[in-house]
Amino acid sequence: MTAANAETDALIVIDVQNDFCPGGALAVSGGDEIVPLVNRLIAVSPHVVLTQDWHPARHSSFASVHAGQAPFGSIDLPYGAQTLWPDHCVQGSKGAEFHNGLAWTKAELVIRKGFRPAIDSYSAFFENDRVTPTGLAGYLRERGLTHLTLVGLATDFCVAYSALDARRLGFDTRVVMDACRAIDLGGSLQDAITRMQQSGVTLTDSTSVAA
Ligand code: VGL
Ligand code: ZN
Repeated sequence: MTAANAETDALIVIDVQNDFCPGGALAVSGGDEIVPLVNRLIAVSPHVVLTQDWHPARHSSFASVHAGQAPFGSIDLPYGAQTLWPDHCVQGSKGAEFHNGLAWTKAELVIRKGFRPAIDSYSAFFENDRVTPTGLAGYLRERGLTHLTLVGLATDFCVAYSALDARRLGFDTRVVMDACRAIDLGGSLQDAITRMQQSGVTLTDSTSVAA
């Protein structure tokens, strides 16, 4: 692995928020375990961007707003199938805050997503309709940040969707797998790994990331 390039390299830290950690509303198993490693990657990365899942109360991805539906089921919304989740990452709530141990102060940008009541947004780049942009691609391009390293929660949802979109948009994209944890809903982790591999996302681990 070559040393980090201060002109082109950015670390994208996906959704390291209380609700995705043990004790949170949509806890990812071992979600908090990645924090020390993410912090080391933040320390050695020339540029850092964070994403923050940021839903209004009664967001359309919450099972609680759909009569007769339970979390982890699926419904059809105008833009396609949408998995239903427990209420999580509500704007301004404790659960939406970054994990206490996350060394977030170095971040140059925090991109919030999922704030439109009618559309969910797993990806840091596009909402789940696949066409509404978050603005992140334009930001990165304007700054010449072409080489992206992704870490965070959850591997098979927000990390994978972000990585797939990053590749589709032409960014050099790698995911540090041991700095991620998965929800793994009905084989979603293996599906995500296969799709990332097929689309040219580099799956790596922290031992091969340059300090
Ligand atoms: C996420 C489900 C719902 C994630 C966010 O960060 O992976 N998953 N909202
Ligand atoms: Zn969410």
